[in-house]
Amino acid sequence: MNKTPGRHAFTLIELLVVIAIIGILAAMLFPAVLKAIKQARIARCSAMVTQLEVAWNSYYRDYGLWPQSYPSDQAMELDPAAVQILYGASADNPRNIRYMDLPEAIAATFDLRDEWKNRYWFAIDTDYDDDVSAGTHGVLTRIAAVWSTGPDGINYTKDDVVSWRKK
Ligand SMILES: [Ca+2]
Ligand SMILES: [Ca+2]
Repeated sequence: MNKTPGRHAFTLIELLVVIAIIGILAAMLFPAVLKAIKQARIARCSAMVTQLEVAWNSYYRDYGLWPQSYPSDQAMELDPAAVQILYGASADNPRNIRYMDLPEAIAATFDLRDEWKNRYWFAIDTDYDDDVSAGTHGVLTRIAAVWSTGPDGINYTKDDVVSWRKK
């Protein structure tokens, strides 16, 4: 065999050991990376539900009443019609005030979704007694509440991302 002095060729065993070590390291890091990604999505979602609650509050500040189409004071899906109100593109926002910005693609359909592709939920104080009924989240002392069903996509579970401080 023609060996260069001082140089060492990797044997198959050595290569396998290196590959195994890389594999173990990757396996150790992978959950941490996934966790960091999940946490970043929750943070973005949290900022969004807060922004949506601020938007509803601003709407009420400007109009002094809630949209006539929402008489229930209960948890509702933030559907495209509701997004249109906040975007100033609805008869329920006659002064066409834009309470939130939307990416172009969403402004075309108003189909606003959370980080997990589900619609947001909201409750507004349409009976004007300074609280809202946010479904199983309970009665909250505020005039508007917004939440996301969170990573599991199921409403009223522990991972919901909410615009108020959880107890
Ligand atoms: Ca109420
Ligand atoms: Ca949930």
